[in-house]
Amino acid sequence: TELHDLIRRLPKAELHLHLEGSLEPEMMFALAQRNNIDIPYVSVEAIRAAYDFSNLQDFLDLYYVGMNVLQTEADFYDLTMAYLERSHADTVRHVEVFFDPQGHTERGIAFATVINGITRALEHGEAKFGITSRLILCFLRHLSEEAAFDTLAEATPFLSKIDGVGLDSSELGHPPSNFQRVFGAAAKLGLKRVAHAGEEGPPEYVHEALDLLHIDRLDHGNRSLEDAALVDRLVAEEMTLTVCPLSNLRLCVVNDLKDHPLKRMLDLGLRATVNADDPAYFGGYVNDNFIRTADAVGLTETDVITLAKNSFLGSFLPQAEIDRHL
Ligand code: ES4
Ligand code: ZN
Repeated sequence: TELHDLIRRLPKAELHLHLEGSLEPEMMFALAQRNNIDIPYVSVEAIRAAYDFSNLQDFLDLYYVGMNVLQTEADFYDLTMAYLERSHADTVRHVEVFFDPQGHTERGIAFATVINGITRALEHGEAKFGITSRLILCFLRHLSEEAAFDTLAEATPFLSKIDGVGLDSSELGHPPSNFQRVFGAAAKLGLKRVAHAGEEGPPEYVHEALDLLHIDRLDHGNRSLEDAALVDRLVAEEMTLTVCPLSNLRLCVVNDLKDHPLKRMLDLGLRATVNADDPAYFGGYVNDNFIRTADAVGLTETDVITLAKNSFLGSFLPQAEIDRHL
């Protein structure tokens, strides 16, 4: 349709993407062989069949197993480059990607191996595709704040390559307040701050992310809609929400894409964006997220254009670069 064509050709930014979540089953298999790593799957088809989740933790359990195949700098380079190629095909012009260093350092992979592979690909991707980028280091919230501080210390030699910190992994029982001090330390280092909040967690976690972590952007934020005063505040503060519809569907945050709140968010005046989250696990990259959600909830041409504009407005690009994209 015409709307699908518009979606496919509109320039867009992607603001919520876990690089480790872009590890496609084919690459997982290839890297397992290349690195002689055992994985609990007999085939690519068996991997895909295992991706039938009923909540966030179900997914995370497989996500942390999958990333074991990532061992060398070349693996992180290949992972990142494959994502950029896929994004280029979706007319993505700018990406702000997450990585989970603790998922790698915990199993003995050096921080430098991870970040050097990723950043070499981001540089090559800009030269090859013209895709600009920012890199966001996420702290795993199921681990301690002390572990997050250790990770921030490991990152310090590489600060010129890191633009911000984020907070991800198991949300319930791990409120933003647990990470107030390490986010303060990151702010002092000049880093931007984002956090997953209100994906499975209550609106109170969104309040904490705003008041205690002083976030520049809200990842997911779906459950903010349960709190009218919070919605008013997010609108007034022009807070960007990085919404991930196919992720929400696959993790049962919504039971049907028709029930997805994206259209409602736009109608409330929230600065919502559309993102893929973990495309290899959730069944689609950014254009798939746009197209399937547009069909399910009835997005208009105006909605789609607003969402694409929001992705640049919510980015960490300098204002002149944002203006160039609008
Ligand atoms: C994640 Cl969808 C989601 N939520 C929280 N943490 C994550 N890590 C990777 N994907
Ligand atoms: Zn996420």
